[in-house]
Amino acid sequence: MTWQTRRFRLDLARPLVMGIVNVTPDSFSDGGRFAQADAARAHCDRLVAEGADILDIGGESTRPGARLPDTAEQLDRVRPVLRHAVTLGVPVSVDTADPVVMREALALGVDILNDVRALQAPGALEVAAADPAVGVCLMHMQGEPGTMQAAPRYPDDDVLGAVARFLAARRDAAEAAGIARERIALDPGIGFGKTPAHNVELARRQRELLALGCPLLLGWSRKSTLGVLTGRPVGERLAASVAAALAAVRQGAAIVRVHDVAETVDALKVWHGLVQ
Ligand code: 9MG
Repeated sequence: MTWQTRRFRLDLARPLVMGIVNVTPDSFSDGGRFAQADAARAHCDRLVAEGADILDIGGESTRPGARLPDTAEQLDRVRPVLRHAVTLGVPVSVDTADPVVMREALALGVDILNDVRALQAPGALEVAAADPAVGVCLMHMQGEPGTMQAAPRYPDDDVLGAVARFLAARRDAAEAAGIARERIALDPGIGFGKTPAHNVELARRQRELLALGCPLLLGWSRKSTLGVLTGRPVGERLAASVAAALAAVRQGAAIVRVHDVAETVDALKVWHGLVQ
């Protein structure tokens, strides 16, 4: 299987590692906008040196309860980082749900739109479809980041069914708008309007989502369910995150979205050396 993105047709014969670059005030030093952009650019260099196959750059925190920055603020954060990232020889993804940010990111040369709202914002589908080759990642989220973790529930407690139906509908909407199937990756959205039990259920039944006919992208890195499973705070979830990435790959994930690239790349190399 492959994933068509703008400059790169990605071979998914081995799992790919997407490295996370969050350009939000709480991610990099507080030394002002220029210092933040410098630190984020250096972080891109580091993740590529560590073996990242894709860089995912975002200026909008989607953590539960996070404040949503406006379009101008998001653009100010990501623009200088995207400009640098597209020179590094790996596909670059922009993590945004905002069609204005998407359009500008495309003008700067990004390869993938990673949208936690699955191109549902007015105008987003049209921006993606107007580009002949940009790859898209369509993610499932129930509710809004501010409130989505307040007692999430699913009809008949069937989280896998709800996620699968949503992703199928968004895949169909994207195809109907002119985005070829080969450009689409799907993501069940671990932690986005889901309890730890829902996330575990999705992990155990993840293979069922392969029937949707698109590569699966999974993001478990440092998420709170790993804190529940290990009893560890967010700063101590490295081993848990690597284990979750391996579990996701075992269950059919083609791409894993991670903070800790070097460790995940090593773990996947050992896994493939020993298991395949
Ligand atoms: C932006 N973002 C945060 N978590 C994510 C996840 O699990 N998947 C994707 N595609 N994006 C995410």
